[in-house]
Amino acid sequence: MRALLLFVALFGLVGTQHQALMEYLERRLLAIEDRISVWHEQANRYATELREFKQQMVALMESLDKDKEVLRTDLEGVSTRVERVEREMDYLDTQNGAQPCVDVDDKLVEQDLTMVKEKNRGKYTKLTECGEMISRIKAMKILKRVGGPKGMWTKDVVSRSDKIYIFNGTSKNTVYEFSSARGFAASVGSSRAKEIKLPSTWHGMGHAIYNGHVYYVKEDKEFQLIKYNLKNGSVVDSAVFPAENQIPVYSLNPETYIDLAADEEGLWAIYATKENEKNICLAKMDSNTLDIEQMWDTPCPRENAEAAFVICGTVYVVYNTKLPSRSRVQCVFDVSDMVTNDNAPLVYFPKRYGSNASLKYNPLDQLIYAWDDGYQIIYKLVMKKKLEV
Ligand SMILES: *[C@@H]1O[C@H](CO)[C@@H](O)[C@H](O)[C@H]1NC(C)=O
Ligand SMILES: *[C@@H]1O[C@H](CO)[C@@H](O)[C@H](O)[C@H]1NC(C)=O
Ligand SMILES: CC(=O)N[C@H]1CO[C@H](CO)[C@@H](O)[C@@H]1O
Repeated sequence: MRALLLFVALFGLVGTQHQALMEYLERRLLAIEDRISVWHEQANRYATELREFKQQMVALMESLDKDKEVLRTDLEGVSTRVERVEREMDYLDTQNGAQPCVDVDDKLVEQDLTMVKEKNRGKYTKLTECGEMISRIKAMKILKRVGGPKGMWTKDVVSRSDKIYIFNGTSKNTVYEFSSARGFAASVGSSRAKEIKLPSTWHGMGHAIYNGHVYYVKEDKEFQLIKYNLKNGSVVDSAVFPAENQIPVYSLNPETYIDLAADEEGLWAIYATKENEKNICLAKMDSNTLDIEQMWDTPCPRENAEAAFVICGTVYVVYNTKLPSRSRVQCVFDVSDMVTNDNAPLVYFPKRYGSNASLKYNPLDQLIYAWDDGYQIIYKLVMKKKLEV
């Protein structure tokens, strides 16, 4: 009986303990289940949110695509408007010749000129007090169309003669001499011209007629400059151009390796080499001896360059695109540091036929002689003093 009692008591004890354990486990399970259901709920919410986010993104991308389309058409519209404005400005430029008279600051400009000259004195010293820069193109005239897509024409830039010289093509040896631009315009083809046979073939479009001599570029393993006397028909001098690994100087005119340019200061050579293959280089030449007096690396890129000319020691590089459009001066380099890309005017060349033109400046008449896809065009320039803004 005592044993039974004990058993009952024990069982009761164990029973209550078991109960407590079960209750404890029950509570834990419930808590865990609660938490699981919370996780489920959260996971569901995340999944929904993710789905919604994805939908939003898709919608956003679609609207971005639409915006891009709109932007593109907008840009196209703007660029045609810019083109139209440019064309209208060209037209106005050719209509309004009048130029305001500015001479107030002449003394100041001259003072600055001598100061700058002294600071930058190198081997090359200026021959003249020429301190002008291009302001704009006043007029143009299409004279004629003789010859092939590429070539050049020019006048003697020193001797005051009316004669003009035609270099048809990029690798020939016959120069046509006409008594004047008027005579050239009136003639049929190259009749009425005097034929001058050079002793060798020229290369490119970078030649010059300077003080009764033809200066032309000859390719013979290296590039040579030939100075040919027009009076007695003899080669007076020749020199290997002292630059190594030369490359075409303008990417749109790959035939031209050296472009000789004449200005108020004399003869210049515009060229490019592998060492500095992105940019155009400039050299001042001695027209008597063909020696190089000084060389400069310009910041002007070769890429999309079409031609260049020098006025009062400033190179103006003209750019175009591969698909011929309008050419414009987009980079300048002034050996006296007065003309910069910021103060140089944006000059456009109206009515162009190709993207492979050559441009030759003549300091005597301040005209540019352009050869544009076989057309001979004259541009009349308006100048202003350097440093005037
Ligand atoms: C100029 O060269 C082109 C070929 O490039 C030729 O067809 C044309 O007859 C030449 N013109 C003259 C005037 O020699
Ligand atoms: C041609 O003229 C130049 C300059 O006057 C002279 O130096 C040269 O000797 C002459 N050549 C010939 C062959 O007469
Ligand atoms: C308009 C034109 O004649 N463009 C030519 C300019 O030169 C390059 C290189 O020789 C040609 O590829 C273009 O067709």
